[in-house]
Amino acid sequence: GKVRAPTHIISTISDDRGEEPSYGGVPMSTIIERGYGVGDVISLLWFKRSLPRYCTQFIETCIMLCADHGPCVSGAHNTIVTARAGKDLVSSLVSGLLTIGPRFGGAIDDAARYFKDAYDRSLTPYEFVEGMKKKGIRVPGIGHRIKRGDNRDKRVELLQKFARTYFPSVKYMEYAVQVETYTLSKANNLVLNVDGAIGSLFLDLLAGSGMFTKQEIDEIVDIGYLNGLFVLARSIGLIGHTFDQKRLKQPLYRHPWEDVLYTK
Ligand code: Q5B
Repeated sequence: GKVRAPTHIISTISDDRGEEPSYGGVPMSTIIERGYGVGDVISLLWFKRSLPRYCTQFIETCIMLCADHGPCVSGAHNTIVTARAGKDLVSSLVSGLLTIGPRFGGAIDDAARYFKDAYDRSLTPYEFVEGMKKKGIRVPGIGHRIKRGDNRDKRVELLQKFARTYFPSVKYMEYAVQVETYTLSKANNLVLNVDGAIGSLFLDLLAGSGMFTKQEIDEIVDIGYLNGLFVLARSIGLIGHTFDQKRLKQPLYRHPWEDVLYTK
């Protein structure tokens, strides 16, 4: 009989053989004919299934709201400095992307992990937050450099409004809000931030849409898909900052001496 040589790569998300490429088994022409958007393409390539419209709209909303947050944040700053050093688009982009991590933009997966664990174990916000403090871990998804209890993050409010209108259940998000109420009673900067809002709301999307088994949800949270949303979104802004600096013909950046504390 036929003998199949062992393959070196296994791939399950896309196929470019045949007449037209396909994403998650859906041919490109179908994607165009059905008027699919970026949220549908992400659903097919990341989650390997077509998701209901409100889910793809939520994904697109996350991407639009996280596309940029001005020139002063870590990622944009790095990208601007790199572009001004005369580097190319990809170098400028990745130097910004490399700042995404546990403090900046990359707290979505950990927020989902910790909020899920705490909610599923029925911990009160007090037990959750104080338990984290005992372990010396900052609560991912809580806290912001410029946002405050009396100056909330509009992006968080918009995401919450969307989910309260369209999601069947927002139990994880409501839990995150209860955690925020507790942390705000400790300090005014400990707001639910955009990472925490996306992390908790994505748990609601996964659990409430009926499109994922419990095992699949655990795998998504365990592998850590959700920081991908911020990485993808912020790439849009970082590319914009690169073009901006080049357009403005900005010179090499050098940090001013006056802004450094030289000390022994
Ligand atoms: N404390 C975000 O810190 C920041 C605490 C906490 C318990 C916490 C901090 C943090 C978790 C990671 C997270 C996503 C580093 C943020 C984003 C995207 C962005 C960015 C932009 C965009 C800010 C002062 C006191 C200390 C701390 C305590 C702070 N956070 N305690 N749990 N989570 N959060 N990151 O202001 O007693 O004085 O020692 O790590 O979710 O990245 O716009 O900039 O779109 O680009 O530097 O929005 O919250 O505060 O470090 O001076 O702390 O609060 O222990 O207590 P700060 P610190 P104490 S969204």
